[in-house]
Amino acid sequence: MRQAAEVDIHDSKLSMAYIYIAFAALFLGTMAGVVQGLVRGGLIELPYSISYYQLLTAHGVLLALVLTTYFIYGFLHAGMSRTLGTMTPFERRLGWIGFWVLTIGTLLSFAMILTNDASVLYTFYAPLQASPLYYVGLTLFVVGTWIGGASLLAHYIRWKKQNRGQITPLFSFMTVGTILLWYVASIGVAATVLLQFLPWSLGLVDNINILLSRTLFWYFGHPLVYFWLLPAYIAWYVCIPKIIGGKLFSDSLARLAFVLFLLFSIPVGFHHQLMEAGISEFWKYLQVVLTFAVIVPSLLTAFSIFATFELAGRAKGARGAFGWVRKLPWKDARFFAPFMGMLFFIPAGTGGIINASNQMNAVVHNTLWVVGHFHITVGSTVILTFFGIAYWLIPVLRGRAFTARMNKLAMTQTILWTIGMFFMSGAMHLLGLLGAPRRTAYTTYQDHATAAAWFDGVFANQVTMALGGVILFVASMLMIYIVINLTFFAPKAHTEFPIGEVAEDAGETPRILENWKLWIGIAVALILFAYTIPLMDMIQNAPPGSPPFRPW
Ligand code: HEM
Ligand SMILES: [Cu+2]
Repeated sequence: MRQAAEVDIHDSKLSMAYIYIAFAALFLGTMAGVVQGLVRGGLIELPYSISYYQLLTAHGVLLALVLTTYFIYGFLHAGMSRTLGTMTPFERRLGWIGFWVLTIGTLLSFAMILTNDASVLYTFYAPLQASPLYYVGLTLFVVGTWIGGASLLAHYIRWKKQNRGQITPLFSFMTVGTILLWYVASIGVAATVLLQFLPWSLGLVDNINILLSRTLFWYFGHPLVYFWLLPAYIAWYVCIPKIIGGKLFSDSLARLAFVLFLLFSIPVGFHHQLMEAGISEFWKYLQVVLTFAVIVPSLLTAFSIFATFELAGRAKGARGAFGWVRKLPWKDARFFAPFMGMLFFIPAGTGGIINASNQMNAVVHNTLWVVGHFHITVGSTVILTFFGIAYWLIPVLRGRAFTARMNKLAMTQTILWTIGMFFMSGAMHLLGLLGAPRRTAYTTYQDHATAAAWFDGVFANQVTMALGGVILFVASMLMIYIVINLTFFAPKAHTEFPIGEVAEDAGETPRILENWKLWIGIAVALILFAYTIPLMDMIQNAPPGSPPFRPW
């Protein structure tokens, strides 16, 4: 007898629509990445008058914005359907409208990048100016995510009404936390695009307040990284315990961590602007203190996950202090890929503390170090976890099996990604310390000795960086092959959506953790505290704005 699908067939289609685009973005984006690496290493030159910045814009937008956002929505929609039940036609329609608005925006912005009318990099800093259509595309992108988010929230609200007094399943609780974080954060980018960039690019105003635009961008830009990370944490907290045959250590601790992420990931954007004139030390200092508060939920997460691993190992009869390590399913890529992602987070988190520290930021600011940093955070921790999710999620949604052969390939893909990233990001970190700037094509700076040193080292060498990029590219194409197999060719089968249970002695979950009004209230209070005075200052004492520049 065929078992009922884990995710309703109609809901599956919506999730898969997101996932197709996510992996199309991986394909194109990593292609751009390897070419950039080869250019920087002086190994090739760009053909057909493609500019380095055009390529770099495509790479950043496709991977940091398109891949992540699409994968996250595909994953969250599927998990909500699995844990709260099938969506109503209204909720599903909202999901599809969100998908299409997002997709029209993506295609419009991407078209502008292709025609070289938007080579402003994915951070689109003023005074670089793109075509107005690029900003229209970005606006649709954000509005699309809002509509998709509304679909998820409507689902949650209905479930709550129908299940009064019950604790929301952890997956759904975390989804709501992620979407609320996204709503509060994306107001910043919507504000700068609608109120500043669009009128300026349309010629309605001549000048733009650069400092204000950057501040609104980073008000959004830092929580953006938590929008990427939280879905990965959902997989760690909810799905991995089931995959390793264990139980979640503590439900309350998991929820508490998410609440703390919501509070401490927004009022901290100034740590990206430590080198920026026009913001006084006091406000930078305050936001750096709040930045460091995020270490608390990060360590809670690390503790909770490893406690889950240990409990699982001991339940399988492991003894001694570390006997449980051997009981983990090392040959299962659904575990191994996210686990490598977790390992990457150890140096990545350490690097983050360095970046956020004023004095050390002065050393690494705008160097390749930063590029190394976000390739091991989003490019490894998050992406390897997403790959690990894809290995079971696509089979669930397509009613297929993750075969032993695909698992083997997935193990190889994880190992290649890890090796490639080790060389590429490792070299980037070291080159950054040697002063190599980010966002520059191949150059010897008139044969300057400092620049020559970036081609001298064994490890700290732009050629090593490029070779790491080639390995990564091979890993990426392997991933695409696996995704195509799981989508269209793997044998039909029932695959389980892994949802972990909580350990019996974990204790009651306090209801206050789900008091979203309270948490949003505190988050808004913290934001107002950290931003009101500096923002007023930027507007009232604004220097003359800047006309547009188009240096490409
Ligand atoms: C095959 C895999 C990849 C390769 C070879 C690669 C390579 C590179 C290189 C060489 C740079 C530019 C350095 C510079 O001139 O500043 C870069 C920038 C960047 N990469 Fe990757 N990357 C890969 C995967 C990823 C992934 C998976 C993500 C995110 C999910 C990502 C996000 C970014 C971002 C956001 C930038 C910065 C763009 C900018 O400065 O505007 N990359 N990458
Ligand atoms: Cu940040």
